Amino acid sequence: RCIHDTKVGILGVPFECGQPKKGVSQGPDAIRKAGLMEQLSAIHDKMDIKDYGNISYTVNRELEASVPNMKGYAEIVGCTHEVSKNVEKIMKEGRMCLTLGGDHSIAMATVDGHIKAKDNEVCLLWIDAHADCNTNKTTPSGNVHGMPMALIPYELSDYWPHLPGMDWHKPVMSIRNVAYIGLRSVDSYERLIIEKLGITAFFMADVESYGINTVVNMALDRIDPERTRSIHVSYDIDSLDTLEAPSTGTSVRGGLTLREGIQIMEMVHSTGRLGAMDLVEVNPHIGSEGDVKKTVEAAIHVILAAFGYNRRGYRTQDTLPLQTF
Ligand code: B3U
Ligand code: MN
Ligand code: MN
Repeated sequence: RCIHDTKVGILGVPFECGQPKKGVSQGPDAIRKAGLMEQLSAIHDKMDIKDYGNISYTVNRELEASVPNMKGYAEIVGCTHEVSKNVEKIMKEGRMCLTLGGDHSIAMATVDGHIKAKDNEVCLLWIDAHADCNTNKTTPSGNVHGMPMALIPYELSDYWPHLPGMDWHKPVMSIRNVAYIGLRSVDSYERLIIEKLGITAFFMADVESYGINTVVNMALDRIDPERTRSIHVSYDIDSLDTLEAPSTGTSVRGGLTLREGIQIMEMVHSTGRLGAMDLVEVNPHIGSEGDVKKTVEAAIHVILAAFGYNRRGYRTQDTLPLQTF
């Protein structure tokens, strides 16, 4: 039996320049206001949660429009550098890092900080309706929240122009250590990238065929065959079905149920190797009050499962095996 790490650092990133809709920068505070700290602390009596607050950053206006087809480039550079440094610092203080977005462009920085804190011994689960692996040459929108997965692995680094101000960002992770779960809205060039590079990708059709348990086990087998790596989960709330999480910028119907979304994180927790998690794209300006409440509650359920809340009622920091039949 192993004792789980119970120290968590929360980092808010109220950033929305990676996509066009106002409001996603209010995600971190909406999730906090719904009682995240209290609920995390109540998982069991060994929980040690520290809220590092929201990041602030400065923008170098000279970088504006210096890269074609990357909207908000100057803000992206300013914000992501700060996020990477903060995630690295929190993890080096011995905490798992929970980053609250903000839009998904910030994940290139959370993964970067995690890699720096763990000497590249990291694998990545990308839970999303979208593949987010456009480069500035394949993007249909110029929105950088559709690009972070193309910035993370070294296999795609040749396909980018020079990115001024981003020299701190070193793509050192291999795409072999990355898996997608939940895909159902993938652009044609993204599909080309997934197929060309052989990225481990579980579309909704695969969740339907295999079931979520098998999908998560297959994903972890592929990206971390030795079962030694620190796990990074980048969780886009739009992976969940529109009925479960309506308040997000680019919702796509036919997604994960909340039950499946929670099961993914209970399984990741049970490995004892969760290092960092991003929860992104909650937009409290989209939908009715009830929609926002539903979406924020779904986000909190998924986060609680990641850090040890268990639907069987176990309230302990010991590893308990997921029951199999
Ligand atoms: N793939 C499209 C749309 C998109 C990506 N991520 C979200 N939407 N949330 C794009 O703009 O790259
Ligand atoms: Mn998405
Ligand atoms: Mn995304």
